[in-house]
Amino acid sequence: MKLAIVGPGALGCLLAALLREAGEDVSLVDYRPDRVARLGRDGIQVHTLEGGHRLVKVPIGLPPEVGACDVTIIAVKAYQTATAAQALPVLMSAGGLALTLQNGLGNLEELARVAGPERLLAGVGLLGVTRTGEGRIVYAGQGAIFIGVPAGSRVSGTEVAALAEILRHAGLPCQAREDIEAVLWEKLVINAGINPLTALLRVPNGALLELPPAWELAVAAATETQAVATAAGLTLTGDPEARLRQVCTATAANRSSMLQDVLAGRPTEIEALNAQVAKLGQTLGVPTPVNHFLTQLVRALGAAVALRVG
Ligand code: KPL
Repeated sequence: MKLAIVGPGALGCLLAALLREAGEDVSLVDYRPDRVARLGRDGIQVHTLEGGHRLVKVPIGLPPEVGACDVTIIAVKAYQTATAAQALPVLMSAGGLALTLQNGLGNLEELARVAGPERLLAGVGLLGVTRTGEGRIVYAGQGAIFIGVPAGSRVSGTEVAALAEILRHAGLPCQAREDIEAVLWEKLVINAGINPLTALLRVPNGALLELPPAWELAVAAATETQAVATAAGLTLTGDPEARLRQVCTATAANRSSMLQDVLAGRPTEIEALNAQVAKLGQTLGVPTPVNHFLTQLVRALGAAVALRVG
């Protein structure tokens, strides 16, 4: 099976490296020729928290160089989805499928606008992985990956099971889930709590457990998100605080993806996370003051850089 991973960020590099080490026919896909040349030459460095490190050479190319694949995994930031979607007609073979493992709401819809919904899969990765440089990652926490068939898709259960098996064989604990929409929201509950607060305070995920005022806000944002999901007709299992605690503990040393974006001076995914929760909350009549507040603070954080003193 030929696999493509779109986006050489933290998650993309981790997936590509582990799949390659497991002997899969996998390529990374990027849209920047200069980065393609460097990563092709230098490979991917995977570091562990215990101090171990290894170099994995993964084929990488622009979409036309990689060509048609059986499985295309989208691992770009939510604000890059529209651009990544343009590559799908080149990357998806006839009968091929595409899986989004991105944070936030709206990614599936963006991909479906170009590729149609029939061959799309949705998923979430609760993996603690930090990008410390181009092609350089620290794998800080081994959480699960859940994948499933979203509304409108015709991908079969057998195909989902086969893909889950490939990911598991590469050392990624992957489970197929029937209720993937609820799973996406369960991930959103986590991201809405962890990502803005770790980015604003510049702390790793585990530090939220040690900072009671921050923890209170994280739990409030997560609880509001769960209330919006419930109002939208979804059944999320478990308590938001318990879920947040479990992920903060499992990925304690990890820098959230939003913190990594802030530190690198990149845009953040706030518009696909807390901003979406606040917007949908308003539509459904569910109060979301904490999500709105965190959205505004993270928006201001980006804009404030140019105005800072000292
Ligand atoms: O998804 C994540 C992210 O950083 O975006 C978590 C699970 C919070 C891990 O850091």
